[in-house]
Amino acid sequence: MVTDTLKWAQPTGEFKRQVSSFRDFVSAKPGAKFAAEAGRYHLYVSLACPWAHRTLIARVLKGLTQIISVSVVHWHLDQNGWRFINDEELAEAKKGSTEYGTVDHVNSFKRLKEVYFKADPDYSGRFTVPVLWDKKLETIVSNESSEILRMLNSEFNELLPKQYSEIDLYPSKLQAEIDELNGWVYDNVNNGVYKTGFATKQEVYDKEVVNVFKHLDKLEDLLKKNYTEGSGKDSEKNYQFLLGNQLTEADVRLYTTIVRFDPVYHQHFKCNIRMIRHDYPHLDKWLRTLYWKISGFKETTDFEHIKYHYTKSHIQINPLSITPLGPLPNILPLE
Ligand SMILES: N[C@@H](CCC(=O)N[C@@H](CS)C(=O)NCC(=O)O)C(=O)O
Repeated sequence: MVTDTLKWAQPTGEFKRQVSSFRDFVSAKPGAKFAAEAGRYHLYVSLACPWAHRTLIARVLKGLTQIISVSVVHWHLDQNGWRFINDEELAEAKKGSTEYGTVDHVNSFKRLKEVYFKADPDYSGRFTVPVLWDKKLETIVSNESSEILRMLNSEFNELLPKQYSEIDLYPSKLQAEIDELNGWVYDNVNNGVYKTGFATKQEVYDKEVVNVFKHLDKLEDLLKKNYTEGSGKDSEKNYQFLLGNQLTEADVRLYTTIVRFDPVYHQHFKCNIRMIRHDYPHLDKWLRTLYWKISGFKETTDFEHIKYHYTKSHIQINPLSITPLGPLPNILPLE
């Protein structure tokens, strides 16, 4: 059965991600159309999606959980796109037995596509998460995760206590380095695993999978250098991030791919030349540090949504929708 995902594939066998269409910005500037206000904005996310996951982490890191609300789609992506949970699932969730998503708290829609059509009845793109929704103007501000991440980082600071407004995931002194890193990490790692997994020709797969591991090797070298330099100078813990001693959006953007790597991309997207836990000690240590030690990472990572979504939605890759149990555990303990 040919599903939507295959329609993304080009005749060349390559996967091409569409460009996001809603590109407005929430702004701290007085009089802005999308002014930063508490309670005005809503995030539609999937817990499975690495792009949406970026925005959920930033929302916690920046202390925005009471300021920006969230609805979570069910992990299953079907021919009609993402959906919210139905009444039966809601009853189950209330009993505490399953949490496969939420209802749409703002618009009471059944499907994410209705959110897009409310914003633009002529919308003809894909119905992707994340979506940043403006409850006041009843429209979509943005469906581009990298830009939502930036908005959450800088535009709500006036509304936040100092401990959160001071957190800067895109500090001016590191912007050039962050941009440089993001550039190649996006293309070769974040999107690289998709280009590998959705390749529909052997030679395309062969090229992409090798490329992913070449860039994981590069990241491993970068972190190894940081850890070594850190331990040489003051204390090792000060140099545990991609750009040294400060957590930045580059870490957030890489985390959402690496935390999915062993549990899903390794087998489902056939990125199986090496594993993070066995073959990349520095990358694995960095991953475990973020997950176990830094608030915002573990609580936004849901391995059930992640594993079920990929293995039960991409039926062209896994026609029987059987979700592999391993690797166990999904992520290794800190020590
Ligand atoms: N450029 C977007 C990409 C988002 C994206 O591709 N999301 C996927 C989930 S991982 C999606 O919602 N796909 C649904 C579909 O294509 O039908 C971003 O970074 O925000």
